[in-house]
Amino acid sequence: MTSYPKFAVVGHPNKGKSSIVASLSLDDTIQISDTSGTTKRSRSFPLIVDGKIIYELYDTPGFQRARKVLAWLKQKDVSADKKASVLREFVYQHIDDEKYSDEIELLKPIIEGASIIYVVDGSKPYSPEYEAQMEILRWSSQPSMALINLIGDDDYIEQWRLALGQYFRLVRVYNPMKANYKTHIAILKSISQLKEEWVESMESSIEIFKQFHKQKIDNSVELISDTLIKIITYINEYQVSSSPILEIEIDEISKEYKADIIKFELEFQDSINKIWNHKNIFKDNINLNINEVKLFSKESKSIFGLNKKDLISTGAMSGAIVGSGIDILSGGATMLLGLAMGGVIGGVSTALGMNKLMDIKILGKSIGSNRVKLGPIKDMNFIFIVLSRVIYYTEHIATRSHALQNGIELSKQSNLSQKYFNRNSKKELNHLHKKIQDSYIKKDKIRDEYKKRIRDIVLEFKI
Ligand SMILES: Nc1nc2c(ncn2[C@@H]2O[C@H](COP(=O)(O)OP(=O)(O)O)[C@@H](O)[C@H]2O)c(=O)[nH]1
Ligand SMILES: [Mg+2]
Repeated sequence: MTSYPKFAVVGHPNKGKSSIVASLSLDDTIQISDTSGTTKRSRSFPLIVDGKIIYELYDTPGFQRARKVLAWLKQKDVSADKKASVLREFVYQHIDDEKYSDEIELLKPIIEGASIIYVVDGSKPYSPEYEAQMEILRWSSQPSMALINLIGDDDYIEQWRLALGQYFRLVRVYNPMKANYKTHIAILKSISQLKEEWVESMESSIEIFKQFHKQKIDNSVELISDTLIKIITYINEYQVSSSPILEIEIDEISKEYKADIIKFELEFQDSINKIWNHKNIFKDNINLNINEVKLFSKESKSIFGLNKKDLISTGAMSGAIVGSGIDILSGGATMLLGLAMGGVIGGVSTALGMNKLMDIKILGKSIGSNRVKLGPIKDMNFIFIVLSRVIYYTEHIATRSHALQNGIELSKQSNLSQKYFNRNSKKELNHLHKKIQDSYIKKDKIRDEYKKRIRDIVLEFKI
């Protein structure tokens, strides 16, 4: 039989219990609220990894009448070995008593065998009013651990340690908002110390958890590489009805082409969210700031792109030969003539000037329409913009606690390409980007090489 630890996450209202459950079950759909009393019923959230339950956490309402409950327990005046059954008696006798509904809800999982995670706010001073709660929990004789959460800026951790040490076997500082893979592993290790039977099973759970994390990194690397390759090699054909082609129509189809690239980026973000189990990111009308800085904007270029020096040294300078992107494949002379006579060449060039982002090829003409092929992207700096953006997004999601409910902050000052690439890797990446566009043979080899570079960047994340 495989059994797993169960924990009731308990404490005073508004101390971050639900936030802790969200971060430790990697579930961002849990209700977290700044109004106390939001959680009325206990609800369990398992951490499932690779089909295996690592543990189950009960999100519970906060204590409301701890002193009254303790008074009731104490008037029974029993020896230590009988205290757990007196606590059980309290729950059974008050199961329908509205007055104690919060206490009953939070104690139920405990008398049914759950261990205890007691949550306090270490940014507020310790006060004896918490002693009734801790005392009640001690009556259960269940394995227990206290987590000190720092909600505000002040630090009373030492006071809390002294007090909590009287009641709980383990006391740890844990901030659900800053939780990540490393702090999670530390909590798993703490849990294994709480009960002898758990040592072995938690060790294997930690191994599974580590593998799971590796898998997420692998999937992210795969996704980043595939997305970039898709965008770099993207070519699409359009029907243009006018002949000769009007500038406005080149504009129109360029917009469609760009919209596709934007869609690829959004699809990428969606897939990254799925890999890291962030279900709530696009809900609640929370706008990600990263998407306020539009992919094709000047701002995006200054935040995510390479600077002039980089452009020259990496050979990613682009758009130099405006107009040479026009390649009249068929329809040849007539087309050229048509364009020239319609005086559109100039128009197209301006359009190209604006859109020198991608290759434009006029493919041919059938009755009443021209076929124009757009892509692939020729602006090597733009490719770095896309790459920096998807890496930036991945880093944020991969290191984001599931307790967070705000959008993703984008620091607009920093030149992010400096953060992820050094001079050498920029050069090599640019070289690979060009190879990806040119290569029809040895595709897999180049793809593998590209993935390896992306992995090096992702492994630098602080997770
Ligand atoms: N800044 C900050 N806010 C926190 C932290 N933990 C909880 N909160 C906030 O405190 C409020 C109550 O949190 P919640 O998890 O619902 O507490 P619960 O009532 O104990 O379940 C929410 O607005 C949280 O966003 C923390 O570590 N830092
Ligand atoms: Mg709550």
